[in-house]
Amino acid sequence: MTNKLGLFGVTVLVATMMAGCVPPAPPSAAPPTTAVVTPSTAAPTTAAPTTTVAVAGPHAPTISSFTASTTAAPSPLTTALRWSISDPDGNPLTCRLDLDGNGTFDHTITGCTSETSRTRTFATAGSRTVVLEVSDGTNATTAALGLNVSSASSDQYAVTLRLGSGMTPAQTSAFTSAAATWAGIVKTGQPDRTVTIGTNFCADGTAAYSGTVDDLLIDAQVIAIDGPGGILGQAGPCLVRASNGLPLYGIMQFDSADVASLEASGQFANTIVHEMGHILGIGTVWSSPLLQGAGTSNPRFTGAAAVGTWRELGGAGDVPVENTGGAGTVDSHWRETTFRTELMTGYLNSSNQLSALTAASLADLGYGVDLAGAAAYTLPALWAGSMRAHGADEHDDIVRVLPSGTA
Ligand SMILES: [Ca+2]
Ligand SMILES: [Ca+2]
Ligand SMILES: [Ca+2]
Ligand SMILES: [Ca+2]
Ligand SMILES: [Zn+2]
Repeated sequence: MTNKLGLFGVTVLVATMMAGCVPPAPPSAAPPTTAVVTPSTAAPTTAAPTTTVAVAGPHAPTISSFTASTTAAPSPLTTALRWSISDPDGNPLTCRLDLDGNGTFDHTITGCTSETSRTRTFATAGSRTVVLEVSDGTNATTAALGLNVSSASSDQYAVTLRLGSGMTPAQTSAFTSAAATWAGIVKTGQPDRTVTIGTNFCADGTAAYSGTVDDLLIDAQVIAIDGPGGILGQAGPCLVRASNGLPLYGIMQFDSADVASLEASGQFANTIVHEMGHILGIGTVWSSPLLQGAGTSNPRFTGAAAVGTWRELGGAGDVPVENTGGAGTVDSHWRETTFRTELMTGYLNSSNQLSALTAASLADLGYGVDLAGAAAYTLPALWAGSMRAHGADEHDDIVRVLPSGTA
């Protein structure tokens, strides 16, 4: 039994039917804020007189920058907090963050370096001050940055599902549940678009659509794909927004040979959530500079928000992307051997979590995201002996095609 989750696009395209076709624009990064650096010689908050401790050098740590990847957006504002710090005496450093500006530090990072970053969601509207304190154990330096969280958009992100014929009530419920999972993460609506879509535009059997899309139209089908196991489902966007490259219309297909067993094992809803993630753009609208090293042994996702969650999990550098598997798996999922039970890896496990990493990666694509909708997740212990314990195969049987048009 293999459990492969795929994505796909469409090879028969009618891109000329959409007015104003232009290449999708890459997500743009907001300019960083300027940090206000305030050295101080505050005493350490805890003293341990009976314990021998390393003696810090006489110089306070230096904060040369403290920035946020996004500084102004409607609630929920999800942003990566980053800093460049050093200690003149080479002392190990501890960072503390006051995220709500109330004078009390809310998060502590021991072994803090310039490589450390953190991604957080700010849901309360208003001007916010975030304070970073860097301490060598004796002396501390602080810096502050401002965030402008405007009121939540009255347009909340919405998904319209068109389910193929023959779905049972339980299956319909699984689709609704999957959409609700994403609704807990993707919050801010995108501008409505009026489209005219012909039949079979996305795949054989997809119906025509003429009218407004608010914010994402999804066709779902159960069709024969490759028999039991192997590919469980496949999905991808067919139409992306000319304005920002975010998907507008997509399709997900589930293998009729696998649906019954997925339902029996309680995994059908998870599989739908995974495929819906591809329609939202995960692994399907990734391109340089967000995706680096595609086609190499070490592809990486470089989005600041995703990287902040990866560093908090204990990772270094940018986020490892799948480097094995077929064209529908490689370069378009989190790396299975690193993340294992994260839902947006390319292989389904017995339990799967939709983590802050995946949610943050959607913020990097340009969505208004709330990390509070993500599930708790930790990196697995070393899996050297059991990398293939779930029986994933790697035959190349999924076609990866980019979205077929813009609107
Ligand atoms: Ca606080
Ligand atoms: Ca909307
Ligand atoms: Ca199959
Ligand atoms: Ca997995
Ligand atoms: Zn997938």
